[in-house]
Amino acid sequence: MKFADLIEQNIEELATLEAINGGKLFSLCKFMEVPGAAMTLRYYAGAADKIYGTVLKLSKGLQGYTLREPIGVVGAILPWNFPTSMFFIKAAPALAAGCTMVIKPAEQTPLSALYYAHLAKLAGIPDGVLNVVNGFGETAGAAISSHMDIDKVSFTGSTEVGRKIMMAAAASNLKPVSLELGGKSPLLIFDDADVDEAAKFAFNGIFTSKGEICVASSRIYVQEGIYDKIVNKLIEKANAWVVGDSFDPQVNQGPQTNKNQFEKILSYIEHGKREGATLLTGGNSIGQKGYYIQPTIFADVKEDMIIAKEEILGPVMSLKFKTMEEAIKRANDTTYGLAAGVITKDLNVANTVSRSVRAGVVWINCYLLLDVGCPYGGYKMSGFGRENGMDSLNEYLQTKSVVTPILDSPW
Ligand code: TXE
Repeated sequence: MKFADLIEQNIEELATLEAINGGKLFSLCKFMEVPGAAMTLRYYAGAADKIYGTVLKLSKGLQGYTLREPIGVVGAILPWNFPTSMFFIKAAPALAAGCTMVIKPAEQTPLSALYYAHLAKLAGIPDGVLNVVNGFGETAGAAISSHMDIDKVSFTGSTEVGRKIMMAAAASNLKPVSLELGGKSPLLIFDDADVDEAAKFAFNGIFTSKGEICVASSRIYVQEGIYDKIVNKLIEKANAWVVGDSFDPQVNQGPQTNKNQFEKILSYIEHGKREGATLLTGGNSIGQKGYYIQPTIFADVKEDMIIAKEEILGPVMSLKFKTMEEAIKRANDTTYGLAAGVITKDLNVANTVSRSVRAGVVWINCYLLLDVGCPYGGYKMSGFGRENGMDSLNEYLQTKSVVTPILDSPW
């Protein structure tokens, strides 16, 4: 609770640091990501004294119960797209469960985590409980995943590195891992949707935070009857979208976090053009200096195109369309399964889609509404394990059964 208070007392400085860290909008950091950290801490602080086992029903003459114990030392390996949220989505439940931690931020965004370590000390968290080690993946990250004294690794990042972490865990002490590995999330918009609302969810679903969101609505499926209207709205919004300095309140999108990501996004855009997708708007970088990219929308994208299959993690959206059955089939035609959305007034369609799409979170008539109380995580190659909600505590706890005989039991 005190840690959360300290975050709120330093919000201006933390938001500034975070905007410098990864080029994020200062306003997004100040009003969403940093306050979200305090909210997450308070949620799990409230849960810390409500972790309990159960009384077991055992055979005749036995009595038993379970204890929920901390798993031990947790290694957390963080990505660069949400340095603050990812820090607390892992640290808050792990600390509440009674674990100690070694947290490795991404090498591209090392700043805010150091400030959080400082605040943790001021909050009275004892030395050695919450440790931050900056470093590169192949060295510091690999040391965590292969360490014999680390009891669990919680990772968010690429599928490729997730695989390496699992292998290192298997080759060392068989520590359990939880992996959140990104996605290629579909948003299905049906003919009966309100055009303005649907376009708003679709647009914000990918262009918020410069597309560097694991649950971004990067594949939009729009039913035929409403397709042209939605497309026109999206183009209109993209043309009005201001890209520039993260500290300027008029700006909607700052620079991409790092050069690699900037180049990766531009190369996907080139792939899209080469593979025959129709570029509706955007498609270029902006200016000579900095990693600024125009919000980019492709239409006529087919499932076998690289831009439809692979996570871009940038401001690039692809649009497709048709009937419900076809949309569900195509929405599931991906190796990922992190998030999905459906926009419709028909309750039956909303229910059918939300049960049929294989994804860890499905939004109905909204998109991107994550809440600390709502667990999310991957199906398929988006990984496994859940973050947020009470489910997340389970990632950092283990169950011990305690059994004793009742001598001369009449039962
Ligand atoms: O991620 P990496 P990168 C996806 C997204 C992005 C792509 C590449 O598609 O374009 O991944 O990003 C640490 N052992 N996501 O290359 O390499 C590394 O130091 C242990 C999706 O930056 O996976 C960093 O802390 N750790 C995503 C973290 O892994 C290792 C967010 C993530 O880096 C390591 C980020 C190793 N061998 C990228 N190698 C999401 N789910 O939101 C690297 N690391």
